[in-house]
Amino acid sequence: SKPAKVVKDAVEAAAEKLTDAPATDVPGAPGSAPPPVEEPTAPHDPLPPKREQGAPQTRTPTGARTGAPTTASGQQGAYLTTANGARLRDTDHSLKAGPRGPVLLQDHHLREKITHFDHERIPERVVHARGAGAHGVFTSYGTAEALTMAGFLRKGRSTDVFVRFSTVLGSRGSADTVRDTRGFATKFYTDEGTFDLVANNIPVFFIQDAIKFPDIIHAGKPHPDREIPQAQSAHDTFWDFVSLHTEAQHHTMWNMSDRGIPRSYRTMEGFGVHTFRLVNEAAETVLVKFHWKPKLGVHSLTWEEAQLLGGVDPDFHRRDLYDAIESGAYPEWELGLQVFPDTPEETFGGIDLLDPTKIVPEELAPVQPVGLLTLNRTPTNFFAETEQVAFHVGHLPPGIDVTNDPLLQGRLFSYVDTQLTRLGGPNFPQIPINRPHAPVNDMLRDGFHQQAVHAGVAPYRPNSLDGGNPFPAGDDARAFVDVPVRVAEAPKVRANPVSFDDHYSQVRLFWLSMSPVEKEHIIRAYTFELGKCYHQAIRERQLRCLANIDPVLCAQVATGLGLPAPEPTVPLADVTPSPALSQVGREWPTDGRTVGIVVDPDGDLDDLDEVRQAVFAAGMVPLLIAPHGGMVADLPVQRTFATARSVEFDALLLAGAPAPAPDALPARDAKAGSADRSAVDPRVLLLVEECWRHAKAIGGWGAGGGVLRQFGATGTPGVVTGGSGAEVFDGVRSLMTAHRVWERFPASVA
Ligand code: HDE
Repeated sequence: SKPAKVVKDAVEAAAEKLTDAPATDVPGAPGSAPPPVEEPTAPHDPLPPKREQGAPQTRTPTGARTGAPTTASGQQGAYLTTANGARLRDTDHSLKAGPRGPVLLQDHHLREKITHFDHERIPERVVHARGAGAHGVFTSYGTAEALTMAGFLRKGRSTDVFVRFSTVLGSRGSADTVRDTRGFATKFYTDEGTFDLVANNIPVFFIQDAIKFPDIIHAGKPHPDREIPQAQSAHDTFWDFVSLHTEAQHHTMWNMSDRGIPRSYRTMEGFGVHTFRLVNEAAETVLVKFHWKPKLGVHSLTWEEAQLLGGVDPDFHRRDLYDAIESGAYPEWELGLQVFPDTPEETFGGIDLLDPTKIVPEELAPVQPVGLLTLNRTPTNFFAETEQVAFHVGHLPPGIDVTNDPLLQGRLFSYVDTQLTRLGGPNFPQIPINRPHAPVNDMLRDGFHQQAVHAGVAPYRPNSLDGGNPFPAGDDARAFVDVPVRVAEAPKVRANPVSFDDHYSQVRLFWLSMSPVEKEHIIRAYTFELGKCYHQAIRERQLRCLANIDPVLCAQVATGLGLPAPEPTVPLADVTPSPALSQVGREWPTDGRTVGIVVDPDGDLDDLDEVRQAVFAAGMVPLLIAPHGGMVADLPVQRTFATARSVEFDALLLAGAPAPAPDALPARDAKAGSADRSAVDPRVLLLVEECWRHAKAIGGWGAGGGVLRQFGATGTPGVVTGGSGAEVFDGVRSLMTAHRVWERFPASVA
């Protein structure tokens, strides 16, 4: 957690900026209008680079430091030039034969400008197209030293990283909060070569063999005829696939659970999914699964919030990540390992470690922390960094090796292959964000977009002309180790091991590990998604799968769909729940959470600044919500009733009972003569109603407490009234450590 002072200073600075923008969204608002901004008329110095901002150009294509200035290209001088550096007199008019004449083909500036623009877009990723990235640092605890020779896991080592979070199914411009798996891909720029941990926020996958990847993605993506629905699994082809491929049921239930709609990228776990193999200097090996554990805990949205955000703020997760880092509330995760003996069977506790549809419960193999990831810098340029970053599961440093998981084996081919089209050729490792921080001395030559000027005449081995260089490195030079795993003598077959046939036991384990409210969410998610399918045969088939997982789950979803609940076709698995899978029931830090404070400029504002300071001191972000922009009680207003929606706040405080502003629509029951309700701006009542429905902590003092009484909220769980503003906030803050007031959310199953 960060010193509240850093957060406070940064938020106050940001608040200053914010106050300029929406201040005028209410015509004639009495807020103090900022003075008009002077238009620039003469060349002036470029804007300074952002705080602590180093562009990725600080490495050459061979990984060496360039010592280049932090902004190596783009908008850095006073005068506009061509791409070749000639200064330009005019970029607003094409060269014509007279003011009314045709445009001349000789206008090289016009052609350069338009041609470059015509080619600005590159293909989006075939999956994980929408993402958000951040730079950071990974610091090792040294606890994995005995297991692996990987230098970046030695005690105290710090390694630069770039992380890209993503959704899977949607296009680049789709919404952040859709129900989907999230990508969590980390590039560790280690000094022994780049390590890419290309992970997801769900520890299992839909399929067991990479050859099925095009099938599952074709089924999940929009229908080929109308290209709808966008970024959704709630459609026939998806459910057709998962009900026909019962190995997909485990991953699907994770998607239907709260994990499918994270509150923030900052509150997601990450999982390497596959089992990897570590090797140490003594050539001893262990099998491991990688885990990222967020310091803020694992938290999710409610489904209604996720849907509202799709319209109100489709960039919610991207904005949240950016705002948190810019305000100094740096997101942190611990990297952890589950460690298993490397036996010939490659199983642990009867679980096949090569089956990517299986987890190993943490109660059986605890996650051992090995280092800390801190994201502390936002990208300078989205395209250059977040869009062009290229991950590959085969980017491995000495000490980390792959296993025979057939899904991982296929990925080892796919990740390089896909960049050839997406990034236009084989030299994508030379793109600044992809440049290793280790020295590169390869014999790869030429190709599209070659950046390096390779010296020497003999890029082949052995040679006598370049002094015999480069030489292969041996054990003493810390070369990559391909662990000499014995390959079983077996016939060539297109087949899975028999253990891969168990498709239901771990789905049941997950279901039984959920708290009642989490089970309720899962039931509602299945009912919603299947309710959006048109084909009854698909719904019925999926119900038959649910019957094999749990009869209560199946019956509830069947009732929602208005269909009979089928009987199981396999015996229900006898499994022990894993409490670690539940997100509910613990307390977490609340750093970087957002607290909305509704103020009435005409009411009692005495406690306001004290509460605002208390929110800052708790490491959270207070946002004042008022009828108009500008200032209230000498404090900047960040949201007006027109721009605020409940979904961006983690908790709501009412410091007053503002009367309807001139731009408010009449309250729903104003006509029915409810004098009390129509006395408060209806948008404030909507904020309260939504926060209440979404199980968020709510507090009010003075007239604000009165609003909650009128609303009938006082006395319900998670609603704090009575006492001073500071006392009310204190109550709200402690409720927020549990993320939500789940007691308020109905649960129909135990
Ligand atoms: Fe990926 N996946 N994947 N995937 N994946 C891609 O690579 C693929 C799988 C994951 O932010 C693509 O550069 C196959 C599992 C992430 O840039 C592509 C299979 C896991 C990202 C590809 C899988 C992932 C990708 C598309 C089945 C979690 C985004 C663009 C065998 C452990 C990386 C690209 C980023 C992206 C192939 C399954 C995670 C096509 C064939 C399992 C986080 O290469």
